Amino acid sequence: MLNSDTTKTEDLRIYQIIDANLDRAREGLRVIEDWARFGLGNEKYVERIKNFRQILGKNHLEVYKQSRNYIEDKCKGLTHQEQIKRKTPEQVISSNSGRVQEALRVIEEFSKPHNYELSKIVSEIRYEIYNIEVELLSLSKCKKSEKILKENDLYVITDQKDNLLEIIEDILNAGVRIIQHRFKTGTDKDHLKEAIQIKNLCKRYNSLFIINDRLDIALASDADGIHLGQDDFDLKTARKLLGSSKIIGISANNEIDIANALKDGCNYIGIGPVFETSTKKNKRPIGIEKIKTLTKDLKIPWFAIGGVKSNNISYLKKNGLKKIALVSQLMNSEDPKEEAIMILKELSHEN
Ligand code: TZP
Ligand code: MG
Repeated sequence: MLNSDTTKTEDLRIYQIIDANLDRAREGLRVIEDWARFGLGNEKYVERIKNFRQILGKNHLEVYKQSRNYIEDKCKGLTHQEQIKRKTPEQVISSNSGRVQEALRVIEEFSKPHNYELSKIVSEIRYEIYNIEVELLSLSKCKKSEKILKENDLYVITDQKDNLLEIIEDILNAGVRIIQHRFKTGTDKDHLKEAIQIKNLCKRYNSLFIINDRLDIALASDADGIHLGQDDFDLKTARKLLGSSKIIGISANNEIDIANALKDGCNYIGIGPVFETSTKKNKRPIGIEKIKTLTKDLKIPWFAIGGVKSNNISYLKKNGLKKIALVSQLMNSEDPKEEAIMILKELSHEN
């Protein structure tokens, strides 16, 4: 509790600092809380941040409030160039988290001699805000990737080709925004080298870069996410290792695998093979009717895969399979750019 004489001039100046910084911290918290609420729809973080605001509110004692304007603030309204430069929600989150951390540090220092309890409370909150900032930025990154998955109907998977980078750049130029790097034979060194090259290309074209199978390559290349089959690492382990900024896609072609993938928080699903395909010779096609049944209640993006060609896309679309993933149609094309343009056009047609 308070242990000082509130009539002392010195104390009032200190109370004024605490009053201003409690307001500052609560305002900053409200900014990041609203991003968690409206930008991310993340109830867990909204509750945590709201709780901090309330704790600070309860500790905003009358004596602090009464010291407001004790000394006229000559710096009121000053802004810094950096404040004007803030454009993205991520910049807003970072600067407001910083604002909260700084304000809490000031309170901690100035309250310690007369209100040790408050100094301890704000120190604990400050540490939590460091983690919350990182987490909110990670979740924002994941949300951005989810938006690309939602808005794009063509998902292109690579094959091993001598001129792979050229093909990728062609299809990125055509407007493809989701690329998965599938690398089945070769050394890890070559795998990673190629992954980084494609990742850099995708970054230039604001496109998603996803690694097939390999968590280590996804981490080392700083991919946007990973695609896992049923025999790969399980989703929970992958999430633990990758954190919340990455998207995780799962291959699932039956009710149980789909339900498990959803339960564990996957970001999209690949379902197939729709048709027979030489890219996965040993996999029996599951067919359109089964896919329709499996996906009827799916709320996350899903892509039909396996034997999808330019000439069967309109048939798939008529049957409600509106998002597709493919390998050979583009990887073996004479003109990948033109082919990708045609496929994108076909997918965007209303029919
Ligand atoms: N998973 C299910 S089918 C398939 C994968 C990776 C291969 C798809 O290749 P293609 O050449 O588009 O048929
Ligand atoms: Mg796999």
